[in-house]
Amino acid sequence: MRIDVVSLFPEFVAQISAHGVVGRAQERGLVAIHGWNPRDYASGNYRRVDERPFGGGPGMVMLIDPLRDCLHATRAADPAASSVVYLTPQGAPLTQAKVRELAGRERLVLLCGRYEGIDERLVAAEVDEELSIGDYVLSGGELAAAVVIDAVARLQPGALSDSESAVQDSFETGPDGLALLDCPHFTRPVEHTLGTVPPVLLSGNHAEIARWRRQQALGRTWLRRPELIDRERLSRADQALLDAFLAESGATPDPRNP
Ligand code: 6GU
Repeated sequence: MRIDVVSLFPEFVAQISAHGVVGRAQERGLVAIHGWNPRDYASGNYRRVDERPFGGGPGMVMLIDPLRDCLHATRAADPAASSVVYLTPQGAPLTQAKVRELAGRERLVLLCGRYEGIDERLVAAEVDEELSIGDYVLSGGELAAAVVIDAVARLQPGALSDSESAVQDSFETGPDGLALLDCPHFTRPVEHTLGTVPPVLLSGNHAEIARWRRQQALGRTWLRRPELIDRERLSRADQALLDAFLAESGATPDPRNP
């Protein structure tokens, strides 16, 4: 998969993506990341890439032409068709379902805005999709682009080692494409002043361990992210696990109607 990043700080995104799973995915040739700087396509001595907004107000707006020329150069660098994704807080929320969809594409162009935004005519003419990584404000799209790259790269076949790949159970995914929150994890030592490891994890009984983890995942998801679970659609076995979890924890049975 090829990912082009159009940004005033392309090396920033490249830096973040040089480590860990994404770095290894690049080394293995599973993902190729290319940075592009619209300033290289700006004209004049000052190589302006932004201007004050019409109508007044704070901040600067990115100019059409440097961005457009940069995007066209990006497109021309590879024959594969690419969708242009603009990272902006005005975009649709990024979900794991969307990540899976993006991960299946051959090529992606990530457009990072800075300042107050990008001239809307450029967005209308060149952008296929607008995505946001959450309801908070970042000063630019670069960190969001790095988030997209990480989420997409780790889904490329061969990117994760066996020990890293989470066991995907067949549970139907929730509305945002996430199945359930993960269960808690423990490692050595068994006894610590901060507490003891749950005995079931030391039992060697794999069926019991799987049951406990499933129960923890259900319980945590229900308590922390109730919107991810449609209780009516849980299997009988999962309902029983969740009921037992809630009875044991003394938590309110429905966080939506406490
Ligand atoms: Cl994609 N960009 C910016 N600037 N802020 C954000 C965002 C994106 N997603 C959440 N906040």
